[in-house]
Amino acid sequence: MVLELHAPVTTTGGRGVVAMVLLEKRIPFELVPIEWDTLNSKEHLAKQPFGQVPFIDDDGFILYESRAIARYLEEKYPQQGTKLIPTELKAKALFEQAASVEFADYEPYARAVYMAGKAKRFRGLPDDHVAFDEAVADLSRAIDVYEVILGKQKYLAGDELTLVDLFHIGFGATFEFLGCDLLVKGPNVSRWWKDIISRPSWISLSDGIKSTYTYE
Ligand SMILES: N[C@@H](CCC(=O)N[C@@H](CS)C(=O)NCC(=O)O)C(=O)O
Repeated sequence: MVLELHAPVTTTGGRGVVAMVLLEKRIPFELVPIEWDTLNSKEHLAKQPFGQVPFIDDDGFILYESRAIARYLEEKYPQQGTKLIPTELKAKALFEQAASVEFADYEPYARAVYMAGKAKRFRGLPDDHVAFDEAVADLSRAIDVYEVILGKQKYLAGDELTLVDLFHIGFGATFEFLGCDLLVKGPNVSRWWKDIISRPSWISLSDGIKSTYTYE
């Protein structure tokens, strides 16, 4: 059975990174589209008990949490497509360091920027400039450190692309639209960010995830 990615058709958030990893690893998959208003249904909660997306169904094996899915895919197909987790001891330790930083020092603030900006842009709610500006200021602390790190190396875990770089795609891809320029401001961060968003895997997702992906 071809691997199923259960997610809405659009590509931001956790579903964007999982689709990008599937393409980087050249893993055939099928999108099973999910409607946003079904996330709290009994059927969905049986697969993703937190009522979120995405999850995968790999021949009956259900897995949710985009970072866990990405790691599973890399470990299942280490020799296929782009290598996304280093195996050498110290390189792997630096990867884990960058992964912890992404989850602890970037993700919560990136999510806050997204939530404040989304309320503003998509939901017709009154502009909450205060919440948005505060979220951007909080996020800029991590981005300032990234600017220094990326002045010394090509990617966040070293000179090779890893999953950590791709973990930034979900919220990051929405920032410019939401009016947050943090990823295109500093020279090192913007060089890195352009590298990520110009990968063929991301470009092919920019109109949304297609229903099936196969490879030559
Ligand atoms: N930590 C989860 C977060 C996933 C997440 O935030 N999903 C959003 C869409 S991108 C969602 O399901 N939102 C609906 C909700 O939380 O009610 C992951 O990485 O898979």
